[in-house]
Amino acid sequence: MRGNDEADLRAARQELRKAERVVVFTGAGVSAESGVPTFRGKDGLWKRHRPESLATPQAFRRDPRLVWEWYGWRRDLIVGCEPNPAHLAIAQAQLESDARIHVVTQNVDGLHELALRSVLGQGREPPERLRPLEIHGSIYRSRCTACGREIADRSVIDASRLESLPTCLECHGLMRPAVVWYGEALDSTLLDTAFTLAAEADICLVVGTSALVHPAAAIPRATIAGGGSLIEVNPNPTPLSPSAALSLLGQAGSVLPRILP
Ligand code: BV8
Ligand code: ZN
Repeated sequence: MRGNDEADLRAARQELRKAERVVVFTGAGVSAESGVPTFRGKDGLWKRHRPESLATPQAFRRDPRLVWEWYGWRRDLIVGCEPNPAHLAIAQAQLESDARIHVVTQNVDGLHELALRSVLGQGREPPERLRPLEIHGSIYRSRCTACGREIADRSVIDASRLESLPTCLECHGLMRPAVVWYGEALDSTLLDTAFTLAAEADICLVVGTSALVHPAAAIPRATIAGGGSLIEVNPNPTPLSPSAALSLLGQAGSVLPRILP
């Protein structure tokens, strides 16, 4: 079924209600309406910067100042963004369904976690089992290139000089963003968990991803291989669309509150 009419939305809502286990797999599009630029859209991040020049270990070795300048700019931008109705609908559904819904995200913006906290309220910690699997890491974590120590890090980055870049409190080594760059392996435990959850899921709800980046893009396909089905939410078709039982052509912020919880 294609398109985004009322019948499709109703079908999606029914399927999601019926499903025993759901994985919500998200990409940059779920955060677009929060003001976080996507990667490959018309105003995409890669438009202003080539990925090869910024999101690779080689680029960081060659010019750590430039790479930190980009991540510092992104962190400053993202820290001012709020979860949008799509993040909130997912968080609400997770809390109401008590762990039958898991989130696997390619995003490093922390907005799924923020949505959980906002729905829980009173500064309560989200239970571990509901927290999103951030398979590409987090822009709010940094790792030492010398000793590997990883810390939560929301600091404002001064990338004006090499000497002002963040260094490790333990060994004074240069810190780097704790995100997965191109050519780097993803955390194998996180990736295995994501594939297992997807393989066991009755439905993988795929929201806001161009499904071009691997191995992440293979995760929704594990649901199909496991006998489950895909529901896709994206204003544009993607390589996953032909395999989707339902492809809802729309913005996450307007579609998700109509199909969840
Ligand atoms: C690796 C973190 C090997 C950093 C990112 C096959 C198998 C394995 C690897 C490869 C392979 N083929 C190619 C590769 C190499 C490469 C790759 O996939 N390249 C692609 C570009 C072809 N993969 C890798 O390098 C990976 N590592 O393979 O290592 C290895 C193995 C063992 C040992 C050593 C090495 C690592 C990839 C991770 C790269 N890091 N990010 C950072 O964020 O700075 S990827 C980056 O792209 C982001 O994480 C982003 O999330 C991700 C995917 O992009 P999307 O999220 O989909 O965003 P995009 O802009 O593309 O699309 C947005 C979508 O939203 C669009 O469809 C749009 O229509 C839609 N949309 C817009 N508005 C809305 C909306 N939808 C809903 N509502 C809206 N309002
Ligand atoms: Zn160190």
